[in-house]
Amino acid sequence: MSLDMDYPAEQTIQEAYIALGSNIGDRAGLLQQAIEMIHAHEGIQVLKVSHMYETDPVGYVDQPAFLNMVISVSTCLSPILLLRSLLKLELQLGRIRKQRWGPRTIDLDLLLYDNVIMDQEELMLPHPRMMDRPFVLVPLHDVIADSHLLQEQVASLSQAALQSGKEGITLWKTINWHSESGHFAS
Ligand code: X6L
Ligand code: MG
Ligand code: MG
Repeated sequence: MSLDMDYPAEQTIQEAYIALGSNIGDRAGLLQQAIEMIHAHEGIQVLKVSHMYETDPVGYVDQPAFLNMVISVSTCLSPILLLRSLLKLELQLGRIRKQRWGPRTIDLDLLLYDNVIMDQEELMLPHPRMMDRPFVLVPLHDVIADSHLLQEQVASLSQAALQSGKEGITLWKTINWHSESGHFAS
Protein backbone atom coordinates (compact mmCIF):
# COMPACT_ATOMS: atom_id res chain seq x y z
CA MET A 1 0.00 0.00 0.00
CA SER A 2 1.27 3.46 -0.83
CA LEU A 3 2.29 5.74 2.03
CA ASP A 4 1.05 8.97 0.55
CA MET A 5 -2.23 10.18 1.99
CA ASP A 6 -4.55 9.59 -0.95
CA TYR A 7 -6.80 7.62 1.39
CA PRO A 8 -7.24 7.78 5.15
CA ALA A 9 -5.07 5.17 6.88
CA GLU A 10 -8.10 3.29 8.19
CA GLN A 11 -9.71 3.11 4.73
CA THR A 12 -13.07 3.89 6.29
CA ILE A 13 -16.04 5.01 4.26
CA GLN A 14 -17.54 8.32 5.34
CA GLU A 15 -20.59 10.32 4.29
CA ALA A 16 -20.07 13.86 3.01
CA TYR A 17 -22.27 16.64 1.60
CA ILE A 18 -21.35 18.78 -1.40
CA ALA A 19 -23.06 21.97 -2.61
CA LEU A 20 -23.15 22.71 -6.34
CA GLY A 21 -23.85 26.01 -8.07
CA SER A 22 -23.77 27.32 -11.64
CA ASN A 23 -24.72 30.62 -13.25
CA ILE A 24 -22.94 30.59 -16.62
CA GLY A 25 -23.82 28.55 -19.72
CA ASP A 26 -25.98 25.42 -19.63
CA ARG A 27 -26.46 25.58 -15.87
CA ALA A 28 -28.57 22.45 -15.49
CA GLY A 29 -26.33 20.47 -17.83
CA LEU A 30 -23.22 21.58 -15.95
CA LEU A 31 -24.68 20.52 -12.59
CA GLN A 32 -25.66 17.12 -13.96
CA GLN A 33 -22.26 16.68 -15.63
CA ALA A 34 -20.51 17.57 -12.36
CA ILE A 35 -22.56 14.97 -10.49
CA GLU A 36 -21.79 12.29 -13.10
CA MET A 37 -18.06 13.14 -12.86
CA ILE A 38 -18.10 13.04 -9.06
CA HIS A 39 -19.81 9.62 -9.21
CA ALA A 40 -17.25 8.44 -11.79
CA HIS A 41 -14.38 9.12 -9.35
CA GLU A 42 -13.22 5.78 -7.99
CA GLY A 43 -13.12 7.08 -4.42
CA ILE A 44 -16.57 8.69 -4.39
CA GLN A 45 -20.11 7.37 -4.78
CA VAL A 46 -23.09 9.68 -5.11
CA LEU A 47 -25.83 8.61 -2.68
CA LYS A 48 -28.57 11.24 -2.87
CA VAL A 49 -29.26 14.23 -5.12
CA SER A 50 -31.44 17.20 -4.13
CA HIS A 51 -33.88 18.92 -6.42
CA MET A 52 -32.55 21.80 -8.52
CA TYR A 53 -33.33 25.33 -7.33
CA GLU A 54 -33.05 28.65 -9.10
CA THR A 55 -31.69 31.25 -6.68
CA ASP A 56 -31.04 34.98 -6.71
CA PRO A 57 -27.33 35.79 -6.51
CA VAL A 58 -26.00 36.84 -3.11
CA GLY A 59 -22.66 38.37 -2.16
CA TYR A 60 -22.19 40.02 -5.53
CA VAL A 61 -25.74 40.57 -6.80
CA ASP A 62 -25.12 41.97 -10.31
CA GLN A 63 -24.82 38.59 -12.01
CA PRO A 64 -27.17 35.97 -13.49
CA ALA A 65 -29.38 33.75 -11.30
CA PHE A 66 -27.84 30.51 -10.05
CA LEU A 67 -29.00 26.94 -10.14
CA ASN A 68 -28.06 25.27 -6.85
CA MET A 69 -28.15 21.68 -5.59
CA VAL A 70 -26.69 19.57 -2.80
CA ILE A 71 -25.63 15.92 -2.99
CA SER A 72 -24.62 13.37 -0.38
CA VAL A 73 -21.75 11.04 -1.18
CA SER A 74 -19.88 8.19 0.41
CA THR A 75 -16.13 8.37 0.09
CA CYS A 76 -12.91 6.74 1.16
CA LEU A 77 -11.02 10.00 0.48
CA SER A 78 -9.91 12.18 3.38
CA PRO A 79 -11.57 15.61 3.64
CA ILE A 80 -8.60 17.40 2.07
CA LEU A 81 -8.31 14.93 -0.79
CA LEU A 82 -12.05 15.09 -1.41
CA LEU A 83 -11.79 18.89 -1.55
CA ARG A 84 -8.86 18.74 -3.98
CA SER A 85 -10.77 16.33 -6.21
CA LEU A 86 -13.67 18.78 -6.32
CA LEU A 87 -11.39 21.71 -7.22
CA LYS A 88 -9.87 19.63 -10.01
CA LEU A 89 -13.35 18.86 -11.33
CA GLU A 90 -14.21 22.57 -11.28
CA LEU A 91 -11.24 23.23 -13.59
CA GLN A 92 -12.28 20.38 -15.90
CA LEU A 93 -15.72 22.00 -16.16
CA GLY A 94 -14.28 25.35 -17.22
CA ARG A 95 -14.18 27.21 -13.90
CA ILE A 96 -12.15 30.37 -14.21
CA ARG A 97 -11.60 32.36 -11.02
CA LYS A 98 -11.54 36.01 -11.96
CA GLN A 99 -13.68 37.96 -9.57
CA ARG A 100 -14.39 36.94 -5.97
CA TRP A 101 -18.07 35.91 -5.65
CA GLY A 102 -18.42 36.39 -9.43
CA PRO A 103 -20.17 34.21 -12.04
CA ARG A 104 -18.99 30.64 -12.53
CA THR A 105 -19.71 27.64 -14.74
CA ILE A 106 -19.51 25.40 -11.70
CA ASP A 107 -18.85 25.74 -7.98
CA LEU A 108 -18.36 22.67 -5.80
CA ASP A 109 -18.25 23.32 -2.05
CA LEU A 110 -17.57 20.68 0.59
CA LEU A 111 -20.17 21.38 3.32
CA LEU A 112 -19.88 18.49 5.75
CA TYR A 113 -17.67 15.43 6.13
CA ASP A 114 -19.09 12.97 8.66
CA ASN A 115 -19.06 14.93 11.91
CA VAL A 116 -15.56 16.29 11.29
CA ILE A 117 -14.76 19.74 12.63
CA MET A 118 -11.61 21.29 11.22
CA ASP A 119 -10.21 24.77 10.83
CA GLN A 120 -7.33 24.72 8.39
CA GLU A 121 -6.21 27.31 5.88
CA GLU A 122 -7.20 24.99 3.05
CA LEU A 123 -10.49 23.72 4.46
CA MET A 124 -12.98 24.55 7.20
CA LEU A 125 -15.63 22.03 8.23
CA PRO A 126 -18.52 22.38 8.59
CA HIS A 127 -18.56 25.00 5.82
CA PRO A 128 -18.40 28.23 7.86
CA ARG A 129 -21.30 30.01 6.14
CA MET A 130 -23.63 27.17 5.15
CA MET A 131 -26.23 27.84 7.88
CA ASP A 132 -26.99 31.37 6.65
CA ARG A 133 -27.28 30.59 2.94
CA PRO A 134 -30.79 29.53 1.89
CA PHE A 135 -29.43 28.37 -1.49
CA VAL A 136 -27.44 25.77 0.50
CA LEU A 137 -29.93 25.02 3.30
CA VAL A 138 -32.97 24.27 1.13
CA PRO A 139 -31.31 21.65 -1.12
CA LEU A 140 -29.33 20.30 1.86
CA HIS A 141 -32.64 19.64 3.60
CA ASP A 142 -33.66 17.42 0.64
CA VAL A 143 -30.74 15.04 1.21
CA ILE A 144 -29.46 15.33 4.80
CA ALA A 145 -29.77 12.10 6.79
CA ASP A 146 -32.43 12.10 9.53
CA SER A 147 -29.72 10.90 11.89
CA HIS A 148 -27.34 13.78 11.15
CA LEU A 149 -26.48 16.07 14.07
CA LEU A 150 -27.53 19.14 12.05
CA GLN A 151 -30.73 17.70 10.51
CA GLU A 152 -33.19 19.53 12.77
CA GLN A 153 -31.39 22.85 12.49
CA VAL A 154 -31.21 22.54 8.69
CA ALA A 155 -34.91 21.62 8.58
CA SER A 156 -36.06 24.63 10.59
CA LEU A 157 -33.74 27.17 8.96
CA SER A 158 -34.61 26.04 5.43
CA GLN A 159 -38.33 26.06 6.22
CA ALA A 160 -38.04 29.57 7.68
CA ALA A 161 -36.19 30.77 4.58
CA LEU A 162 -38.83 29.39 2.22
CA GLN A 163 -41.75 30.71 4.28
CA SER A 164 -40.32 34.23 4.47
CA GLY A 165 -40.79 34.38 0.70
CA LYS A 166 -37.93 36.88 0.53
CA GLU A 167 -35.14 34.48 -0.13
CA GLY A 168 -35.27 34.34 -3.92
CA ILE A 169 -35.28 30.56 -4.17
CA THR A 170 -37.67 28.58 -6.35
CA LEU A 171 -37.90 24.94 -7.32
CA TRP A 172 -36.50 24.67 -10.87
CA LYS A 173 -36.52 20.96 -11.59
CA THR A 174 -37.23 17.78 -9.65
CA ILE A 175 -34.47 15.22 -9.91
CA ASN A 176 -34.35 11.45 -9.71
CA TRP A 177 -30.89 9.99 -9.38
CA HIS A 178 -30.27 6.29 -9.96
CA SER A 179 -26.82 5.53 -8.67
CA GLU A 180 -26.88 2.06 -10.27
CA SER A 181 -26.98 3.47 -13.77
CA GLY A 182 -25.34 6.79 -12.95
CA HIS A 183 -28.08 8.59 -14.85
CA PHE A 184 -30.76 11.12 -14.27
CA ALA A 185 -34.50 10.87 -14.80
CA SER A 186 -37.22 13.45 -14.40
C1 X6L B 1 -22.91 40.15 3.03
C2 X6L B 1 -21.70 39.99 2.42
C3 X6L B 1 -23.85 39.18 2.91
C4 X6L B 1 -21.44 38.86 1.69
C5 X6L B 1 -23.60 38.04 2.16
C6 X6L B 1 -22.99 35.64 0.67
C7 X6L B 1 -20.91 36.53 0.05
C8 X6L B 1 -22.73 34.54 -0.10
C9 X6L B 1 -20.65 35.44 -0.71
C10 X6L B 1 -22.38 37.87 1.56
C11 X6L B 1 -22.09 36.67 0.76
C12 X6L B 1 -21.55 34.44 -0.81
C13 X6L B 1 -23.67 31.66 -4.93
C14 X6L B 1 -24.25 32.92 -4.78
C15 X6L B 1 -22.13 33.08 -4.52
C16 X6L B 1 -24.51 30.55 -5.19
C17 X6L B 1 -26.36 32.08 -5.11
C18 X6L B 1 -21.29 33.24 -1.65
C19 X6L B 1 -20.16 33.18 -2.63
N1 X6L B 1 -22.34 31.78 -4.76
N2 X6L B 1 -25.58 33.13 -4.88
N3 X6L B 1 -23.27 33.79 -4.54
N4 X6L B 1 -25.85 30.82 -5.27
N5 X6L B 1 -27.69 32.25 -5.21
O1 X6L B 1 -24.09 29.40 -5.33
O2 X6L B 1 -21.97 32.26 -1.55
S1 X6L B 1 -20.62 33.81 -4.21
MG1 MG C 1 -19.92 28.53 -3.14
MG1 MG D 1 -16.45 27.34 -3.89
